[in-house]
Amino acid sequence: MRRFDYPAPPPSEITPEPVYRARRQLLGLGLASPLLALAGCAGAEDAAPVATAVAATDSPDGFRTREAPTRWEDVTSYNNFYEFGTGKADPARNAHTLKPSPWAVVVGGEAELTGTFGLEDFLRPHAVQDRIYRLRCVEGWSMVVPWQGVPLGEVLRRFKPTSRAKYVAFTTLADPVQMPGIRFPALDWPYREGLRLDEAMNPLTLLATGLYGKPLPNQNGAPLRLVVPWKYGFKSIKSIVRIDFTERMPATSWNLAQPSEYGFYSNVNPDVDHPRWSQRSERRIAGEGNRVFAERIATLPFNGYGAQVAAMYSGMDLRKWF
Ligand SMILES: Nc1nc2c(c(=O)[nH]1)N[C@H]1C(S)=C(S)[C@@H](COP(=O)(O)O)O[C@H]1N2
Ligand SMILES: [Mo]
Repeated sequence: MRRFDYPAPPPSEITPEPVYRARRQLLGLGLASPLLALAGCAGAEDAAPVATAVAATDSPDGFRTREAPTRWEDVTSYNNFYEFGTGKADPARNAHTLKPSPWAVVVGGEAELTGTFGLEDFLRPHAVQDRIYRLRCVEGWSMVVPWQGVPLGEVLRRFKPTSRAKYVAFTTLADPVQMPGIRFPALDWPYREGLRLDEAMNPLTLLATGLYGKPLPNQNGAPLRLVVPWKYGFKSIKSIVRIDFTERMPATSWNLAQPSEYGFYSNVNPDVDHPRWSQRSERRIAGEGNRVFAERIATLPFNGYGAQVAAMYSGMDLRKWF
């Protein structure tokens, strides 16, 4: 296994550019000494969360929150996609080398129908749907993103999983020619993630192909990525090339890297702290028209999607199965 390389800086170190600009403006500071501003804001990052009423504004199925979407500029320039570097600005700068077309997806494992499918064939029978989801990163920031995509469950059913299929494993492309970041052992490549079969089949789970009505930008995981809105962002694996139905719980990249910090389930849970920081609150990277770019809000159990997903975990100790 490769060495773990400091994957998730504490929230106080990950203030994005627009946020710190806005803060500096509020503080009446110029832009000349960013270090001073960050140091001065560290306390604010840790401040007690303010109450939030976000869940009440969701549609009953959870498909569309009415919270203000995060600006396109922020959704596409403040990213985690370690195959293109570990900095938040790296994917937008480096991901032009990814070639999202043509693209093939391999389906394998415990299913009646397996094989290699061109992306068009893989998705063709399914109508693209609009979703607006909160996405919360384990690092303590969150966004609201208008996605387009196909419910994963609809796609998976076509491959007729066998009775032995209990989990679904996903794999990202790992091509050193297209992805400069995989020369560095930040994670054990290829990036891998997994869901239990019922989680994969949940109507909220989306195979996204676009955002803001445009094809997925490379830095957001073109041409095909998962969005699992009640789990920490790292479960939402990008640029998928392989899907396997498995009997056993599959290995996942973040769990391999640091098992004490990243569990298989990774449901958003304000009651289970990350070993290095609290998960009680998050910085919401806000939408256009908001005068403040990021506000600190309380993190909700299951990221506010408890009504749709909590029943899947009844009887499970979610402190043990974090
Ligand atoms: N292949 C791959 N998928 C990935 C990641 C990654 O580094 N590589 N980062 C994850 C993390 S930590 C987050 S928070 C989300 C970020 O998605 P976004 O950049 O579209 O907001 O992607 C997830 N999917
Ligand atoms: Mo993340």
